[in-house]
Amino acid sequence: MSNQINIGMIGYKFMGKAHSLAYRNMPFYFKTGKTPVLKTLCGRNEQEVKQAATNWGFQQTETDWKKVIEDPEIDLIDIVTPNHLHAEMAIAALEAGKHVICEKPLALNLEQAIKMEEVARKSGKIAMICHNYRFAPAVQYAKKLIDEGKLGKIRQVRATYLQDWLMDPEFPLTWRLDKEVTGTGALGDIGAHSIDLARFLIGEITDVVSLLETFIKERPTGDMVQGLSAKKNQNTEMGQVTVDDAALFLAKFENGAIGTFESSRFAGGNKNGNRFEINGEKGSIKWDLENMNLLEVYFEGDEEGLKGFRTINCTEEIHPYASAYWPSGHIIGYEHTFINLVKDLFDGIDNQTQPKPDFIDGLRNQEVLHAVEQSSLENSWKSIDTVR
Ligand code: SOE
Repeated sequence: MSNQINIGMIGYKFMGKAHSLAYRNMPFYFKTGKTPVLKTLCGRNEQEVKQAATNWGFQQTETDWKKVIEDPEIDLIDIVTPNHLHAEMAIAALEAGKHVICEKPLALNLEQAIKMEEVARKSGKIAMICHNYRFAPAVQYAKKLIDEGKLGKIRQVRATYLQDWLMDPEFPLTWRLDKEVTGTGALGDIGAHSIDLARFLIGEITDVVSLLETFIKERPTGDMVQGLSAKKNQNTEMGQVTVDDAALFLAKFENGAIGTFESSRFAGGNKNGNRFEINGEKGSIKWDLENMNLLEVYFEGDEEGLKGFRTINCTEEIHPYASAYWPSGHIIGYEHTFINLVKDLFDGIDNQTQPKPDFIDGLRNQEVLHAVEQSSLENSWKSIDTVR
């Protein structure tokens, strides 16, 4: 039995780069029973895929994703394509006996997510969804504090994910703005991360009421493939934006907590502002991705006169994953959240135990996304129909 896991990656843009770096660097920091091998990189544009494969260290390239899935040498399929391709690729890979990791959101819509989770469950293979922000040591430590009861009963969460890359009305109509390719806009692209963090830290959401807004209704039709860095072009033809630019929703949790969620791509000055504050009966915690090593904590039981938020630098041995990196006080970055996730993925493959977040987490997330969308359309509270 080989101790290598041959990876077939489908897609090669932003997340392809982040995942490839994580596979290359994980063995540098962690000892796992299986070693990642960058075997095949797949994408439609042969020249671009070959360049990316050379840059990242893949052994070969392919332009037909079905051939990657059919390749008996491939053990793990990593799906880093736009959302409308996730379901077909993940289902084919699982049915071909491959392990799968899929970028978020799991699917284009709830119907696809239900099918993906069912196939994953029946396959007996490892199937993970890449909600990487759970793997920041400070977020993992926040979960430890909550689970140990340090905050007491959780009452409120306020989660925001604020970016500003779409404020220019000339920014072309990329795939993240086309409902048929992406499903939803800010909601599923970045709001999904906030939903995952809230589920991870607090528990299941039962009801939502929402407001989705599209500020700029049409944009120049640009190079749809360029994702976040689409270039303006001379093409003056305009296309319809069919997804939300900003999504706001209120949430009720199974454990009685309540929450406010806000995701926007028009929050000028915010670049990757994934943040939360959680308030319990005994204290609060705050985290900001843009200062991702720091966790701000407040405890009601602190001595009078000394009460207030204090900042913990989650880079010490006691902080999850931190000991693999550098001595206390030496900070890690965005890419290390992917490395930590890949470490859990490879432990799961080695031990044949499903690491989280898995496709059930992806389905739960999609159920919330669906309810938020429906609430906005119907202008009413929506209960989360938990499918399984
Ligand atoms: C763009 O909004 C994006 O790249 C998201 O798609 C990612 O999931 C997030 O981690 C960073 O921002």
